[in-house]
Amino acid sequence: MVIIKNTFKNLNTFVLYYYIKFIFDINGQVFFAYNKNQQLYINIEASGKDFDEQASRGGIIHNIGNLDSKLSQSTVFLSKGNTLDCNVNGVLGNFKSDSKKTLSGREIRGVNSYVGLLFTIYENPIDCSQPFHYEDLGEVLASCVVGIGNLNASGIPDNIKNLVDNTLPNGAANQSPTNDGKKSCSCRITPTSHGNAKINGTVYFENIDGSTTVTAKIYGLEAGSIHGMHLHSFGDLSSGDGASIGGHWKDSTQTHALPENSTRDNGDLPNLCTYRDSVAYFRWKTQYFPHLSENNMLGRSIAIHEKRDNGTAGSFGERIAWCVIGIANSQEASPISDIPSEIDFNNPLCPYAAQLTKPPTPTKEVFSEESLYSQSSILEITSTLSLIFLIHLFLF
Ligand SMILES: [Cu+2]
Repeated sequence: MVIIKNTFKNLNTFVLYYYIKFIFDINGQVFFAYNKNQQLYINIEASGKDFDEQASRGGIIHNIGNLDSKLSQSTVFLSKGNTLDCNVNGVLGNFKSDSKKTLSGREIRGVNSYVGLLFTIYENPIDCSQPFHYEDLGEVLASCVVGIGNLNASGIPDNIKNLVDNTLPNGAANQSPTNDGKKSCSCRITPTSHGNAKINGTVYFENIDGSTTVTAKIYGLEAGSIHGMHLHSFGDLSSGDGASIGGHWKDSTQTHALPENSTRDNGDLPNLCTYRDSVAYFRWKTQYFPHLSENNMLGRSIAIHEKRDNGTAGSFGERIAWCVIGIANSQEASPISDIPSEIDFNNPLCPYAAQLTKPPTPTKEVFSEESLYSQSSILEITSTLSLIFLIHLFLF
């Protein structure tokens, strides 16, 4: 079986399988697959408060993938008019905690892709015999962002592996973050099994005037600690330990390096290492992310690693936190609008540590004394590495 590898040159290798994981009181996972009869197959394995084998609950796809957004009738995916019905693409019908169902006539490719959107379970069942209003669905019981599935992940049910037709593209065409400022993306961080349970926060992407600004605000990390952070290929959180998101988002010509190395992976970011009052902040602007119709960041993931990324593969340790990247409503304010103004993200103290040639000037308001000491000792080593790299450039 050919599955998505870290290259997207041949779009025919896209797998029609999406993976999502619930946040809130309900835990579990949902698999969307396009089967060999070109039908949408949905498999829910979940449990939790108010979600069991007894009562049916309505399931909806929204046209937004931000867990912080307000949901309404107008956010139901491909809805028209003032009422909803079971012919609307985003209305998936009813589910119990262990449900399998097949829907015909539901394209989930291209502009109809669910990648990067929210799947939400509601309190009330849907009555498909008549039109209904959004309010009839009742309270939201659970929500999650639909990510690109990884068929190599250990927790994938065999029936999904056997079912998937992997000859069709599943890219999120026309829903991708564009460079005209009309689309933003968000990613709500949760810990993996390797991370402290207190880790949480948001990473936000805004595309303005041809550049993407990435901002992050992360709680629960040890103040002063330095963490590699990347975009990974899949938005598949099924393994729990960080493995199922696969390798870095990249194409076949790229190798891992820190920015601004011009042949680095698409998903390579500077380190996360700037703290204020024990909260980690991040801001970085780039033109490096692809924004192609079926090769973009939607439905992929962010991993925060245990250790600092020094620009070499394997330097950054376990994946301690992660999230699936979804579409955000750019009409809404960025959730990360309160970055303290005194933080200087252009001070290359740690984000691009492999490029430093001299120890930084300490900034007491942002870094702890202890962390400054350890960062300085790292920097001495990396300055030698930078020198070797420069010599290499001159020779070739
Ligand atoms: Cu990574």
